[in-house]
Amino acid sequence: MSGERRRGVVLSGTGGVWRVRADDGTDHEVSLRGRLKQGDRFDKLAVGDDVDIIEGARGGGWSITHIHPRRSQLARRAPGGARGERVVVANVDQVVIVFAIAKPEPHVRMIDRFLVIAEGNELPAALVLNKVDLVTDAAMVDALAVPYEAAGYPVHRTSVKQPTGLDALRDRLTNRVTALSGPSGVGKSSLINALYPGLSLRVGEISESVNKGRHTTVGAVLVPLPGGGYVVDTPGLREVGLWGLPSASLDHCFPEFRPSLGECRFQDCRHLAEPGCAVRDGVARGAISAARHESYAKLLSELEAAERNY
Ligand SMILES: Nc1nc2c(ncn2[C@@H]2O[C@H](COP(=O)(O)OP(=O)(O)OP(=O)(O)O)[C@@H](O)[C@H]2O)c(=O)[nH]1
Ligand SMILES: [Mg+2]
Ligand SMILES: [Zn+2]
Repeated sequence: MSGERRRGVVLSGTGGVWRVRADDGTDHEVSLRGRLKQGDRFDKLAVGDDVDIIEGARGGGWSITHIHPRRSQLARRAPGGARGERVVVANVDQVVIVFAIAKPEPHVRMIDRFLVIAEGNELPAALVLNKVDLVTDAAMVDALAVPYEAAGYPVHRTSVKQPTGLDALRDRLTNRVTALSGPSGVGKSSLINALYPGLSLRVGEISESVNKGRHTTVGAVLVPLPGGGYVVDTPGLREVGLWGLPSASLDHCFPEFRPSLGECRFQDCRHLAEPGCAVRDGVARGAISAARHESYAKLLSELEAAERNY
């Protein structure tokens, strides 16, 4: 006779061993059942998956018996539109991108790149502008935030030092699976530790320590949050990258462009130098941020160059 059954979430995985947090809060090291290893289902198990687990007979280990359908995923597509993709995290509810208003200086190109990755995976995204204590002029923060708010992204202005904006950010993370990302030094770990005193985790350092111990490639790691929800450490999003995003769908990854798409004179308009371009009209009218359009142009040439190489 087999033992107990539970339902849970895959927190991490190294090779054949996966760590699952069960509904009752207990953690289990589990393996995949023999029949699940057959065919492509084995490749498809990912961190974030919602699974059924069962305890083996006579004290045998736990194993996964079923993977529930996913509601979303962050996936790394094969380059050049080739078939096949690798799911980095399953069941992500949102992407939260952290930048600092200073130290280090924010790079809008990089912000836009992160947002396009979220859009390419059809995931809602929000932006955190941290370290607002470092600027005395709130207009400086607004200058950075406004184009994103105009595009429809929620923007959190935060400071761990002041502190500012922490309750609203905690609300955003509660009961959701969040891929938290951003450059080094912007304050991701500081924010998590300020939001959840006692959790004392270092987001972004988890994968490394797991790697060192086992010499195995691991992907994302889900970190359970007190109060409900999970954050996924940063390598999850960086690993996804822009790989395989078709250049022709890049314009849809800029939400503020969408009302103009289909309004250009040419159906295959790239929104660069074509006459009668509704997107560039939007830029000229001030409805679309020129900086965001510049990011679009830069990313477009990158994606087109990648496509030429395949
Ligand atoms: N002034 C100020 N400094 C902050 C704030 N948040 C974090 N810092 C400082 O910024 C530095 C980097 O913070 P971390 O939390 O380690 O940054 P991180 O994003 O986790 O960086 P990585 O782990 O390298 O990706 C630390 O010296 C923090 O004390 C803030 O709101 N204001
Ligand atoms: Mg950190
Ligand atoms: Zn156009």
